[in-house]
Amino acid sequence: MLNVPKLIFACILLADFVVTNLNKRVKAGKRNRSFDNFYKTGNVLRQFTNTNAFSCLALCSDDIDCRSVAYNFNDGRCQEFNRDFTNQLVDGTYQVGWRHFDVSKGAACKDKPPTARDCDDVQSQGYTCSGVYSITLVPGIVNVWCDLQTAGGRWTVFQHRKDGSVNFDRSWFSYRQGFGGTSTEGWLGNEKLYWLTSSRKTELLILMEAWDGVWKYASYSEFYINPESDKYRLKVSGFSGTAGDSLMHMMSFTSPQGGHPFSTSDADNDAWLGRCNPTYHKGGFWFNKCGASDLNGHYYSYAADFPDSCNWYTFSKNRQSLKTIFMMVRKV
Ligand SMILES: [Ca+2]
Repeated sequence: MLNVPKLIFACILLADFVVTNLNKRVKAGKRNRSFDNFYKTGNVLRQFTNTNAFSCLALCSDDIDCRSVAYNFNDGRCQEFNRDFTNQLVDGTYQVGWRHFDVSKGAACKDKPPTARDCDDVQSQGYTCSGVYSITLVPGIVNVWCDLQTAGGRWTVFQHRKDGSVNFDRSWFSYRQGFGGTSTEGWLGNEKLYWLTSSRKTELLILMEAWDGVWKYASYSEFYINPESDKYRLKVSGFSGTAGDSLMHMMSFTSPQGGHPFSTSDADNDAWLGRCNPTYHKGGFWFNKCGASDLNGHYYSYAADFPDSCNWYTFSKNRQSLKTIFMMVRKV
């Protein structure tokens, strides 16, 4: 017969079993919606060098046997594969610098740009190739990079860092208008980001790679910015992800809803008595006092632990300069 101590012990075992299996199910669920759809070896049809991501996808589109590509953002290598990778994601199987894209055939890569308000519209019209598309915003027609693969696609990329080739320490006007390119590093522009996020309810995804090749992500179920009259004030909530919440916890500890205006080197709208840029940080961002993330900070070509680097504090609990960054939005 069970006495009381044995009964308590049995209950502990049962609780441990339930918790362990719940954890396994949670992990399995996360794996299924993984953002880490990256390169996996095998079945290379052709390899090219000195390409950009868009031409890599275009080369695959022209090859009848090509179903997907792996593109290396570090050195411009492009590899074609004869099979899809979408349903063959393997967590933890990453190779530094590589990203993988499926390329559907048929209506996949049309020549004429669609009429679209964002990359969600692009994908809804049958386009499945990630690449540069023209979208129409109130300020006019602009070219954006559409990520139509990661976590279901439909993402409009508005910031990208990869090699330090573009200077991000710029004026308010420059951040307002945007700078850089769609296939290189760049910032789409606060005015366009405002129209992009104000016309539809949008979510935010940030993909980040450290210099040791580890990718992490931060996702926010709600994200928008206010108009310039309110200094492009940040509104963000609903964090999930592997990189930790460096927008909510560190930028906005005075406001649980987020809500700090944008600051640049020539526009001090931060909550600190001095100026976050240039005292601690570089680039334009929604600084508070001053914050634990600055994805537009200075790009160091190594894991430099400096406050002015392009960093996300909760990634590794320091100011380590990141190697690759994508910031993107999509309609919820
Ligand atoms: Ca200040």
